[in-house]
Amino acid sequence: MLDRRRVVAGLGATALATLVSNELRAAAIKPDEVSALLVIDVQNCFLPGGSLAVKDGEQVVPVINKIAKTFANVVITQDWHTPGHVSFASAHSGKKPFEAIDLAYGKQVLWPDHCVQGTEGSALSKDLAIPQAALIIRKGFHRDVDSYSAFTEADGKTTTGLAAYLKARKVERVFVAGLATDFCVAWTALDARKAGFETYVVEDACRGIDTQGSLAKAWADMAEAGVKRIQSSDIGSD
Ligand code: VGL
Ligand code: ZN
Repeated sequence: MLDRRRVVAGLGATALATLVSNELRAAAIKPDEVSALLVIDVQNCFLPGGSLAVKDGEQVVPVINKIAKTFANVVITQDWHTPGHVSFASAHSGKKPFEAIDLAYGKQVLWPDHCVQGTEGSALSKDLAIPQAALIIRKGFHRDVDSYSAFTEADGKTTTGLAAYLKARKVERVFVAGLATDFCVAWTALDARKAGFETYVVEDACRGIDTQGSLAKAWADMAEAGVKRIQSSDIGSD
């Protein structure tokens, strides 16, 4: 048996550099026809000046535009609430944004009013440039049920149809990017795992809200579920 360390030690500098760069290239992830990019909630309400602005949220846009070029399959989501939605603090007397309440389906964090159907705040960022995106899926449009996830509403049973759509298109692995890491991105990634997809979250293509430890918990839950945490530089087309 060859001792790999001894072999490496015996290589000249150029050969060693080639070996290392080949190993790095082998590590690059190449989106193929069974891969889909899910672009989560890059909407005005979550961007600077929006009612639920995510810190540095605008910084995801160029990163997403860049990686999206390497995907044939792209799905975009929009948080799409009714006026007076159950997730709005304003719908509950005496409650303030970022407090939580118990609803029939579980704990619900309350938010400022955001992403009301058809408003300017609910529109996708005008700087997103993903012309090949084939599907825009809207979620959270039932007044009494929230939906962070692009797959299943917060009642844990009402489907958006996304898993069936992706499976009908023969997609096996999904890459998740957008806003916010600790809510809609994380819940989407966790549900993608539950639906049997190999799942990647592209960390630098996401930003989090981070309220009451939510960001650390989201990463821990995703790691536990087998979600792979990658950077946009891990994705390459060659
Ligand atoms: C989101 C809070 C409320 C998100 C949506 O897109 O992560 N967060 N609604
Ligand atoms: Zn929402």
